[in-house]
Amino acid sequence: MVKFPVSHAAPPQAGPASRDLRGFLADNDDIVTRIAKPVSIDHIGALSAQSEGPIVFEHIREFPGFRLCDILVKHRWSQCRALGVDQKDYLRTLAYRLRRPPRGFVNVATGPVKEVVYKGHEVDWTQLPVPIHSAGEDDPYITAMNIVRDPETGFYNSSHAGTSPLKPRSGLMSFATPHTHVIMNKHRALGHREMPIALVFGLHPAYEIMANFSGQHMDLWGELEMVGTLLAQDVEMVPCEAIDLTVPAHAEIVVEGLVNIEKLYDYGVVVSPSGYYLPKTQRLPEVQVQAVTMRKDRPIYRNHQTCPFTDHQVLPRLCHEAMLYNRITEIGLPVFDVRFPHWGAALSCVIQVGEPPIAGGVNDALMAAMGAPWLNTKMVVAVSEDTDVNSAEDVYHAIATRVDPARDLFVVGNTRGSPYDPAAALVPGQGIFRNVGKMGIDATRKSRHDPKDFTRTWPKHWGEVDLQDYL
Ligand SMILES: [Mn+2]
Repeated sequence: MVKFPVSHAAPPQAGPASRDLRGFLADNDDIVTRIAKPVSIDHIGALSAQSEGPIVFEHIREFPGFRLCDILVKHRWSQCRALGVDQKDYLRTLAYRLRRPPRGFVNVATGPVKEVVYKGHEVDWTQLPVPIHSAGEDDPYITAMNIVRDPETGFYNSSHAGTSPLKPRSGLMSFATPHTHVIMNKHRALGHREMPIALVFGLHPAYEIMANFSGQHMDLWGELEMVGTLLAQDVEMVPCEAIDLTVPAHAEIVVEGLVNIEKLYDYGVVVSPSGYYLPKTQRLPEVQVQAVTMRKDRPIYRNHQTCPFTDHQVLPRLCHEAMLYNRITEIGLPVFDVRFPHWGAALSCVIQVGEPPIAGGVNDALMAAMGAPWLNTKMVVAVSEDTDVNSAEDVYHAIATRVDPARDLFVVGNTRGSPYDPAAALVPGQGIFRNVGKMGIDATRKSRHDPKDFTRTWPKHWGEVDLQDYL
């Protein structure tokens, strides 16, 4: 077979075999940890956060009718399972599928999520196994995907808004992403007092990767119309019971609500992906729960434990990585990986690139990442192919040994800061938003150096002998 200097062969076209969460967990049993012993809801967070891969709690002491799962996409080796491809093909496959047209939905009359239906006074969402996420919070915190429909285009926008279920049929919702605010404003312009919303728990992780997309799309599709494109299979939708919306038929649990868009309430605190209690307070709208539907056989509640290092840092940035892969590829550099590692606290990005065809290409790649629309690229580090981007230790080693600080790093002052960055300055009159500089670090091997100086030292038979075999 001819090996082309630059290949444009399409990445794998087939998606995963499964289309729902329980199918995903069954198909990927080799990486799933199942906890059969009874666990208290108050221990779920600390236990989940010790798992690197998918974990399922089969027996929650206070909620025997439910199961709970978490940590579906913390690492590349589990993320790739969501797309049904090998780890080496994961990023370019996501980058490719995000440039494909939306597959849309198939509307069906009913589905597994309708096996049990609660309406009116039967509704009490405090009966769901919702954990409290940190030692500094008093209220349980829902992290599910939500769906709203753009009243102008009809497209289904989705995101993960943190929600506090404060009463049996109401709670407060924190919409951190801008599109839901745009859609709320369209409802206000139409004279509506409420916005229908569905909280959807327990989906195939491809839904969650897509729900966290953040970019220019509102004139073409909503995130949900793209889920079938990522899955390479049809997404079936069923009508809601009490609101004018359709929802994924193969979810585990759906909460149907109406958001009151006329009034905001002060609420705090929040656990940010940077690992601090930021912002201190927010102004949040209230959601009134209209119906809850779920599967009959012990529905699986999907939790996203928010601290310390979990899916919380990683999941919202998986589409960012794919979009940066496309942008940096356009500059002409070979791109091996793009990562917002959990140890970067959602403020730092590592790009792993090859030799630029034109001198200066690495700085352009750093600037492309630093100039991204999202507030997650305060510190961008470029590394070469021989630096392990899975390892903070290896990336730090590259910074320490491959950077001349006088010429290989640059700082840009006065840029948009993350609301979650305590080192950034609050801007008077701009609510939670902050101002901070950005830093680009070129920790790649440089052509100006002697390449032989960069030969790493390893013991004889490194990677071949395993200490475990001698214990
Ligand atoms: Mn959106």
